Amino acid sequence: MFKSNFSKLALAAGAVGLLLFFLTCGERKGGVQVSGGGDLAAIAEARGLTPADLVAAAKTYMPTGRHDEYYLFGSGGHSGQVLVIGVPSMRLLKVIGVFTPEPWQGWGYSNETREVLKAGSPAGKELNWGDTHHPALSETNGDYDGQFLFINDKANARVAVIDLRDFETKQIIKNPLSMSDHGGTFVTPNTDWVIEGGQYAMPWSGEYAPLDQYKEKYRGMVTFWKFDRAKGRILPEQSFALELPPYWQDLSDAGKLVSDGWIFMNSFNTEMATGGIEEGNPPFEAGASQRDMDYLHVINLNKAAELFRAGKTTKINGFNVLPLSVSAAEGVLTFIPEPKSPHGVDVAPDGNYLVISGKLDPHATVYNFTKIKAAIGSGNFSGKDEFGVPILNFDDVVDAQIELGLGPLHTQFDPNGYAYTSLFLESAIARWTMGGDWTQKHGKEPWTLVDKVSVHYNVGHICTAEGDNVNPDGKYLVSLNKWAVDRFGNVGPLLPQNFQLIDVSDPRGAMQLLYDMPIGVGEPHYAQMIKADKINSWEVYPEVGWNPGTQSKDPNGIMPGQEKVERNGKKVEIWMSAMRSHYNPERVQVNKGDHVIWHITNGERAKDATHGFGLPYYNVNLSLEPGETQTIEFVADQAGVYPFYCTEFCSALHLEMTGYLLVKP
Ligand code: CUK
Ligand code: CUA
Repeated sequence: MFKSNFSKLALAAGAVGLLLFFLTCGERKGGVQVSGGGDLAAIAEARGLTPADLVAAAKTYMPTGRHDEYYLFGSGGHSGQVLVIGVPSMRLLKVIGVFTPEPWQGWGYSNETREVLKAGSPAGKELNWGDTHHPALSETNGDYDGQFLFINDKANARVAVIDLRDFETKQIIKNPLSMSDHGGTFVTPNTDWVIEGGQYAMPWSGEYAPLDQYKEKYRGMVTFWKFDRAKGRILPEQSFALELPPYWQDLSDAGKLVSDGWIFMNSFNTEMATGGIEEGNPPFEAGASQRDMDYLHVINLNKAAELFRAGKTTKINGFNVLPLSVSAAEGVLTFIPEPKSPHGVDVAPDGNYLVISGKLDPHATVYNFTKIKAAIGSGNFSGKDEFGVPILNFDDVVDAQIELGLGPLHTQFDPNGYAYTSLFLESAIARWTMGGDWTQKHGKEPWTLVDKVSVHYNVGHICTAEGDNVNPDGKYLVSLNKWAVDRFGNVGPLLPQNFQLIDVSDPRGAMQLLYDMPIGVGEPHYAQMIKADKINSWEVYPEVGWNPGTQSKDPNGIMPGQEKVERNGKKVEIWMSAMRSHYNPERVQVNKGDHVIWHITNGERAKDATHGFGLPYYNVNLSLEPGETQTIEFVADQAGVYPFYCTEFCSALHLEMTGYLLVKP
């Protein structure tokens, strides 16, 4: 205890000393001498580093062996994966295979993982990419609990469940109604429901309907997936969707505390434009931007779930759907006008304020949930839309509109009463004060733009530490920038995206840009940042013979010494072990045309003692972490000799960890 406090103090004193040194005696030669490391002043001078650069370096540098304070879970965009990054070092810790096969993790090459990917593909098709947008950490009482992570695939309307005990994807579900989604994933405060909102309206169940039947046949949707925490799975049969007008639903967020049980969702194209620039119609970008207001969808989820349980849903494509007429009549769905083509909707930590900002309007608009509830309760509507959904008066429910700058998109929060909003067109982050008790306790003027920091460039989402739950840490902000332009060395015409780390820990001082991290795998959208000590993942699998697909002992898992090969007609089944530095058996002999079922168990109990299993021609690469069992299955359709080998450099004799699959003609 004393030691760690002392070293923290020493570190802080060092940084301050460094700064003072540069400010007061920049001219003097010689300075902070580090044994074996040279002269800090000389290094700074040679590299052209300013005192601010050195402070930024000291704030992000992670000495060897030390761990980051936070994990950032970032979407991997159209890589289809999830990125795990340490903060503040911005070191990439892992890329979790989700919608795209990923050979290092053996993701998509074993029976079990192939099944998970296949379950997310429409019948008869194999989808092998996704466009991940919004990761959602599981929550308990509105606070991240570090158990599960969910993420959507915008391209194909799918949702994935990742178990954070081993950071592996366990389930992928295809939305049975829609081709695309966007307002997901977000979770309710106890992770009872995982929200997946639609994006581009379409006739359901993949049916054909011409665009001139848009209003009659095309529909929007939001799906509420029931999550079973004990099973670690979404339960489709206990899940349901709401039929929505064919506006294009956009982002959503779950209510919390006072607004627990309610869901908020943006929309655009309430004009119901159907494009057709080639036929002389206005293009979508103009057609979908004619009206001054679109509709914030306010959804009473508890009420909807009650109607679902009472049997008020119908089946579409085998899935439970609450008809629009029922939602409109029963008070499940209410609209509120929101300024023109909004994008982000973010519920503040107190659950009472909703911040909505939109691309074409320089303001953040703040809605007050208490007023929304009162207005719905009093039935004080201005009218109905053409689908019969009641509309509230904008002025009855809005508390503030704060001019922030150009192209405001997404908002996050900190514990000091500040909100942070990304400004896409301005390439900046705005820091501003919230209103209500939550902010007044910090003694600040409410609803005021305080400060801005430039980012590089065109920021989409931002993420503060635990910044969208009931108890934000603030502290660090990561800006997920779409364009990098000149920030990195030339890598050809396709440039990486740029994650920028910003220090927002000082409520009185300015925000400080600390670090640029290139992302060269896809275009990430949202990210969430969780305290590292909330992640309690396994170091090795609990038992030898563990099946990560079921998170239990695999009946085909073996202990070293139990290896065997059984032949039954044309079926050959192999139970193999992998230990440093050999497979057992090392020779596997089959005949051409045999159906091979091959179980491999890593018998190791040492942390990080992973073995791979790469088999040429048959397109197999497994990652067998300590204790893990995986199964592969194929028809030995070509005679020949196939050397298999361990793809992880596991020991000095790793190159000898090999064997032959012999397929006799
Ligand atoms: S979205 Cu990409 S910047 Cu999918 Cu949340 Cu806003
Ligand atoms: Cu096992 Cu290399």
